[in-house]
Amino acid sequence: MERITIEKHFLNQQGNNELPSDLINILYDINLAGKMIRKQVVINGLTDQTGDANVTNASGESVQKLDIYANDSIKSILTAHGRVAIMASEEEEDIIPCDPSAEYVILFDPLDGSSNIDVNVSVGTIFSIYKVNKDGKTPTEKTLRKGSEQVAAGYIIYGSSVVMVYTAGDGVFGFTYDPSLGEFFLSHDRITIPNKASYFSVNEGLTPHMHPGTKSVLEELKSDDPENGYPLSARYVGSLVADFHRNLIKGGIYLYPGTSKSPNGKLRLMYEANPLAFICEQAGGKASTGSQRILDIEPTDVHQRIPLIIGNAELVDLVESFEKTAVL
Ligand code: P6P
Repeated sequence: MERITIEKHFLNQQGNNELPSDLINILYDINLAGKMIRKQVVINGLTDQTGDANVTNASGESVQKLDIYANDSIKSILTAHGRVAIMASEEEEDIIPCDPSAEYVILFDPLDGSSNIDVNVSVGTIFSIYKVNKDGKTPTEKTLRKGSEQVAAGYIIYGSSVVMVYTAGDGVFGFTYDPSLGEFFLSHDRITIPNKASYFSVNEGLTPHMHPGTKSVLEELKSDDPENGYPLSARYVGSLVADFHRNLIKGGIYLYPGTSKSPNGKLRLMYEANPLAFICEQAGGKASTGSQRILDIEPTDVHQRIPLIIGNAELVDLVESFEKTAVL
């Protein structure tokens, strides 16, 4: 099988649809950051980058030392080449102005699922890229745009293998890292979510606080109804990138719904829901809050939380139909 490096792929894409060179170079930078992060993830437990950093982030969540390492790695690489005008990170309270002459804004979750890192569950880096909103007067106004205006998005999953998945609006591509060569090679050419769903992913510990519509649709997904392909199998590892990637490749739906205790759920719109929604739609799936398309949401805050229902289009439609009809 001809092995196409991520570099060769980008050159091909540049020829096909004029992917701007600055955008390609930002994707390269993220790829390089992924190599640096992978190096620490795969020896976690053997270095001083292991364990809790004993600080909390902008969302009040405890931070692992590897979160800080990943965040610092991405920031240092992205600020080194003057291609990024503004950065925002889950691990940073404030938006970070960079090179005012640059065209791109990048938002990222440097190491999603890091609370699982000590138990060897896959974790991931998630990123979302926009053109600077030139009408904005402040860094926030220049940054906050609907997910439908992303120019690229993706993630790197550090699992049994390390895979970088991205879209720039012309399909979804995956590249697997070969540590013997230190290079990412094309392994998933134009990913599309399978028509038949196999899995549903949700934290059923949330059930007591779920809305009636959410409870009802989960009962449907678990019902003995082979004609409609039910029951689906439950798969939930508690790492968004791992759960999303499995469902993208095998077919399924991931739900982190709003509840009576947390009406906006847990996940963040700008650097978790939006980038995965862009990828999912490019792969033929859907992403919703349960009532609204994720990519249509007008953001109000860089760290705002949002309910996320993402995966096979027909299953997302089913959840929306239950959410709309249920009496809260
Ligand atoms: P819960 C990890 O903290 C994360 O942000 C996602 O990666 C994951 O899907 C979710 O939270 C798990 O949350 O409440 O089920 O433990």
